[in-house]
Amino acid sequence: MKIQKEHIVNYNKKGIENHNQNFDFLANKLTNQGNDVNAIVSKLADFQVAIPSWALGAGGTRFGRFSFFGEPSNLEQKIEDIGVLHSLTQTAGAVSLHIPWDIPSDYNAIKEKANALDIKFDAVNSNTFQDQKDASESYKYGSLSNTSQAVREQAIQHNLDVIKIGDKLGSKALTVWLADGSCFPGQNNFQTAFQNTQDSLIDIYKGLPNDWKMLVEYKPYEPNFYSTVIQDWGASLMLANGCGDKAYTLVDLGHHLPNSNIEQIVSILQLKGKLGGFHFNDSKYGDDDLTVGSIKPYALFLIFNELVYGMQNNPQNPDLAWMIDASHNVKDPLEDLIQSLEAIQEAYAKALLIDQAALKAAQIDNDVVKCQEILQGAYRTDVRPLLEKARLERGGALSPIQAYRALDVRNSLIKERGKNTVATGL
Ligand code: AOS
Ligand code: ZN
Ligand code: ZN
Repeated sequence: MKIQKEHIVNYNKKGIENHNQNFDFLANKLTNQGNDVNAIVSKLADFQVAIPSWALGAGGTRFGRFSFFGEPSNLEQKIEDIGVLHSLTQTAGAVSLHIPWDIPSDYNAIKEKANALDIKFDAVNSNTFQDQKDASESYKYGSLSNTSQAVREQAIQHNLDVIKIGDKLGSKALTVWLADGSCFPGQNNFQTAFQNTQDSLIDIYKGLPNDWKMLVEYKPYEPNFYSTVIQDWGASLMLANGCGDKAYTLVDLGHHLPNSNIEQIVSILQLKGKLGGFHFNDSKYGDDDLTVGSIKPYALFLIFNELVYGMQNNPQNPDLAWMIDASHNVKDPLEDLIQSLEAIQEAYAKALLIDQAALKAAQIDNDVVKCQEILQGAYRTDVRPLLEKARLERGGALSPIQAYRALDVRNSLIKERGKNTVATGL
């Protein structure tokens, strides 16, 4: 299914007057406060977030999975779904493929389809946490960290194959997330597991094209419940540094122990020029992969404050690979992703409103109250008219979620694909 531009234009007619009033009111207020509203709107319009190829169907837990009707059953259909998201939101202009779940059968056809929908190929993700059908070695006791050289070699080769696949599509980054770790004390020798991982990553790094990045994701637990080899940003950074300049740390919001100060982690990594990628989601207990901004929107805003500061002040840090990493267990995946994209844009817009010069002055004066007032003044602003404007300028929908429903997208997908299709993924 492809959403026609004129359908969006027609849908927008209903709300345009209301939008204009709200936008003018807000733009006036922000301009009087010294903001460059046009610059903010164009930054929002430029901000694109990759959609993972595995997040377009229903997610599940180890207790069960409840299918969602009309799920995409192949890569073409997944790209079409991202096309739907992108035409409504104008924010989902990239896909992040998971290999081997989404190996293209016809590279040219996939590239053409993505190109026609204005979708780029962002980081490619390897998978050494599941055994593959014809594989000779098993990852039950780890992959890049395994005590067996044969297992490590198979996992290294898989990552090299993923790079080759990504290269054919125009991707420029490999994301490595390892499930490696142990479930019981004594099961692993920590030092051996870490050293094996470092050596394996170096072998993968050697196969990285010059203009590529390697993104090393960390996670404190799950699926292993006693120890994880790359448990935190420190371990990830050590491994990235051990590989070289093209290796970076990737922060996934759900991969921290409760109450971790993620904004501080993000900030220091940027200072060191080592933040390469970012996975958005939200959580209450662990790696819950809930809709971005649904549980801790203020924390997301504080993280964006640091990201904006870094984007403005840390030229040593590269552009980031942004991706939503969520699981949709009870919601329509496309609606969930639309809500996530909106929450990301909202946090970004609020962070862009922070008066950095005033904040710096208040910090130097140790005016703690003023510092808080500046941050919360930005946070309390209803920035949604700015988001609407950014979408409108690119032909997106005033309200993507309402347009999605008004255009009856899910029913059209069910008509096209049937009820019982299943998307590959977790
Ligand atoms: C796993 O918890 C990580 O968040 C990964 O980034 C990702 O969800 C996984 O690679 C998907 O298969
Ligand atoms: Zn992730
Ligand atoms: Zn995760």
